[in-house]
Amino acid sequence: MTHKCRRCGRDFRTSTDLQRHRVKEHRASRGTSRKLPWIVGALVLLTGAVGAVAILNAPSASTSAFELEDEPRIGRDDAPVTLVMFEDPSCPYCRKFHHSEAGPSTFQQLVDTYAADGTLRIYYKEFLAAKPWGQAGAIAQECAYTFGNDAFWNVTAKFYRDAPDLDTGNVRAFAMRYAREEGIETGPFEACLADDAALIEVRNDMRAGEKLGVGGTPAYFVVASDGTSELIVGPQPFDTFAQAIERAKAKVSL
Ligand SMILES: [Ca+2]
Repeated sequence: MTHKCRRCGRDFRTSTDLQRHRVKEHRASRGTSRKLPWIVGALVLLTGAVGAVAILNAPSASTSAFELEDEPRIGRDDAPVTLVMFEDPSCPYCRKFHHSEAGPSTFQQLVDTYAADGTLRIYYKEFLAAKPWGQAGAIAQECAYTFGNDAFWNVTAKFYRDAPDLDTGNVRAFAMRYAREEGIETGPFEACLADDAALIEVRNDMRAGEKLGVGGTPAYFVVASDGTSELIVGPQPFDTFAQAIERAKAKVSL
């Protein structure tokens, strides 16, 4: 089995080699013009970990500011609205957004409603801000991603489902179980967990979030195609996201 780079098509013998290639060849080549207004950081500080909705109108930031190349995604490439999620697998409020015992979660509703009809493209980026096992969990998510976009989302859903039972002592065993359930070769997956490349990838995600003013999780940016964005902090209800998405969509049709 070979591991193909989704950006340049090169094949690599191991997932570790692919991770190293991605970090070295693609991450380093990103542009540097990713400044967002200082107001984002101020608003994050003001709203707190589980706060309100902040609206950004100007100056705008295009989606390039979010460093979304080769990141886990759901939805059509040409969707007019983009949702960028900064999350930590160990963050209880992230879990609340993703996991529900009663009916579909907010995340699932967004997928079923807005990604399904072509309105929304969703991206996931790591931002460690919760429990100590979060780092190992995030590394496992990044490693799962090297085996495919679906593997990433399936493993991510399992982390959020099982989060209350996880700790630094058992997170690796859970990750290995998830990998086996996804049909991932355990040898290359273990090698990825042990390699620095996945951790570098997690840190790159965090650095991108910090540049955007993210100071805690979960933080969600609803980005319109004109580059303006709304920041939603905390596991707000579906309607809050729906309203922000409709506002962003309306900007496209003006
Ligand atoms: Ca990432």
